Amino acid sequence: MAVFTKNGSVALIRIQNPPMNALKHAVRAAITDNIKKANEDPSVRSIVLHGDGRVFSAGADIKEFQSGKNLGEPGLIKVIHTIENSSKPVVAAIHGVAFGGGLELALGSHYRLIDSKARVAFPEVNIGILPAATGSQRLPRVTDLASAVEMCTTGMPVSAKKALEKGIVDKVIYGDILSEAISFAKTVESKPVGPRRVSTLKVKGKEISSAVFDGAIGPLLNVKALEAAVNSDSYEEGLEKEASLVQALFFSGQSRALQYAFFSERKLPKWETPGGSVNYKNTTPMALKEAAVIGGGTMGSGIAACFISSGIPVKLVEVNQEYLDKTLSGIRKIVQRNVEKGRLSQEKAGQQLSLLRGTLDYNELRNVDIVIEAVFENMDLKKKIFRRLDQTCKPSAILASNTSGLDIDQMASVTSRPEKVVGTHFFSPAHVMKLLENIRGKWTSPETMATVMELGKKLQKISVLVGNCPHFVGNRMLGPYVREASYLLEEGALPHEVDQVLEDFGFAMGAFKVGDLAGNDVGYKGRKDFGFITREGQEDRFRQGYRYCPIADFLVERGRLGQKSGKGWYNYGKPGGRVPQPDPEVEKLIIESSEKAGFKRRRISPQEILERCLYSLINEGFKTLEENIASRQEDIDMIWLYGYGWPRHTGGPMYYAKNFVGLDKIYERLLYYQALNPDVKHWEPSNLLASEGLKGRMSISRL
Ligand code: T1G
Repeated sequence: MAVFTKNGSVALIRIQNPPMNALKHAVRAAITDNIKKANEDPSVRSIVLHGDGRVFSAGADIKEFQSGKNLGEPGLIKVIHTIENSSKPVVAAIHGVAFGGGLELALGSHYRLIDSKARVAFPEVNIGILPAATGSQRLPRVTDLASAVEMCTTGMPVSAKKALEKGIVDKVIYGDILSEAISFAKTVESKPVGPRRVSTLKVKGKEISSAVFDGAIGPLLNVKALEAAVNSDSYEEGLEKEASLVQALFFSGQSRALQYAFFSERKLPKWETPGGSVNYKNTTPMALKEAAVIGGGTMGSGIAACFISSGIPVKLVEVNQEYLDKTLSGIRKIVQRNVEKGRLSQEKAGQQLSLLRGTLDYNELRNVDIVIEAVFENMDLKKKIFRRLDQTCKPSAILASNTSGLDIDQMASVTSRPEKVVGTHFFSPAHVMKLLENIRGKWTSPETMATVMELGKKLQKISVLVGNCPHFVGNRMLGPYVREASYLLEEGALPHEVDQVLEDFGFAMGAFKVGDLAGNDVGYKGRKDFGFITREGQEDRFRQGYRYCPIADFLVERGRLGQKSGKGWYNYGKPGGRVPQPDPEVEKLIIESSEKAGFKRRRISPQEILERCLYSLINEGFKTLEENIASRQEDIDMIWLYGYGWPRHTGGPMYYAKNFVGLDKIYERLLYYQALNPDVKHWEPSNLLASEGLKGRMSISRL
């Protein structure tokens, strides 16, 4: 866990807990023991603290927080005080990262040297806590308050050079960090450690603190902990406040949910099919040296931009020169914007664009390894394209579709290589959105699955593998959410009231604002294809046996397409406007159509709005698990965090259902809404949710 060796008069303590040297109990105990040992050994005059492997330390072991085990002494605070109280100077030799508790260890040391490529950070805020092993009290003693606030409230890493400028470290090392640290330790052996103890230093910038704190908008309790450093009479008093603040956070549901999100995200590369028979371990991806994209609309352009920014050459196919020119110039703009924003050098931009080739000729696709079809959602057109690709591309090439909900198997069925056909559902705009939902059809081979999962990694996406069913996982769950939002309008709510509740819950935008942003015509087109749009004389409330709310159709028919036309569910002032204002015209339309459909409008409580939108979505999520469409709960939650802006601090819909609401309660409410709305199929409870909900109820009644 930590190894003790000697180099002349220097004791070397190397933390050993790969891959990230998380500071679990055994590590903490070993560091403390070794510091004591070094202090007792008369031949030792200084100590170097280092991490074996890739990093110094990524901080406390988050798994211990989750399990609640091994949290006993020595706690990190005790370890840090043991280091600081050492009578022999301790030099922290930082490489890779010193994050969270790792940085706190370094701040407990008397000197800090850092490898030029290493980074330091207090990322605790990302998991809903604060640097509570003395970090919030030490950081403002070595750096200015504004920097401390920024680090603690954003969690952003700071480079070695910046860390030196900010006073967090003493020296940047360009050579071998360990040998330089040993040499350095020898030079400070006879210097007194007292003045080097960070806890004895004064907090920097006390006089301007109110200005800094007033301007700080980051997570509140991180700011409060820094305020405690400024306002306490002693380091010890500040520590007590730090401890009470973190207690409040620690046991909040939010912190646990954020930790769950951290680990869920890291579970995704370890993908598996339901039951686990095909997985990341027993499959090998094909090499992807060259790709092609069919169709240069918004999606196709974004996907092509993803390929070139990851260094994969891509051919983009369009139907005529005019569209092709437009598409290529659109992709150039995407790359150029990255240069303007300082994310890319002009030279790298040039290199990326040299990987892009536009063509009108399918014959140019003979040698590509993967083709992603991104034309509009029409099965006949897609089948035509898949036939053509099957005839043109080499037999080993993967044929993928970027459909957001159509049947992958139908596309596969027109090819001679159904095992090479797969869905790769990007989210719009594809070069920005992190999510990639990969869809396995019934014939998709394990190698093809592995290849598209590996593709996601190469494109730096969060990729999830799901099964084939209408709308897959994300959009399938979105269906009931959007439908409930529109039923609520018919029954008495207004768009801004529904949106407000969803935004208060934590979505960046409510369902109607999202509709306006995406364009209400998109859904309209789909509904028209499925024969849902109102025809003369048709009864308004039902389509093909299901409750149907036609208000969105009326909007589109009045030219209210959303932001792009200046009006949609809201009024935006002008086409392309972004500031939504509730519109009396829409209100009138809603009231008229609900009266026409025979609804008696009523006041709907925020609780009902939330339950109906979220519980219907959650129920659908359980159905995807039960039907073996989604493999694991975490897959669903990450789809919602990264594809639909579900608030991270609640973990995702499945986690939220289990840990914030309780499945017994959700099951009960599903039954309630089902009884009220027997004509609404999405209230039929999932069997899985029902059985888990009942189990929950039984265990509660036993208590
Ligand atoms: N605890 C437990 N496991 C951790 C871990 C940690 N702190 N950090 C990483 N891992 C695991 C991770 O789950 C994965 O496991 C493997 O290590 C590789 O990680 C008291 C309260 C450092 C930037 O929040 O940000 O200190 O999936 O895939 O992309 O104030 O890991 O292989 O089984 O992420 O190279 C604060 C969290 C803790 C840092 C490296 N520290 N870690 O990224 O590898 S709270 C953090 C990271 C604290 C004190 C407080 C990243 C990384 P598996 P990886 P990477």
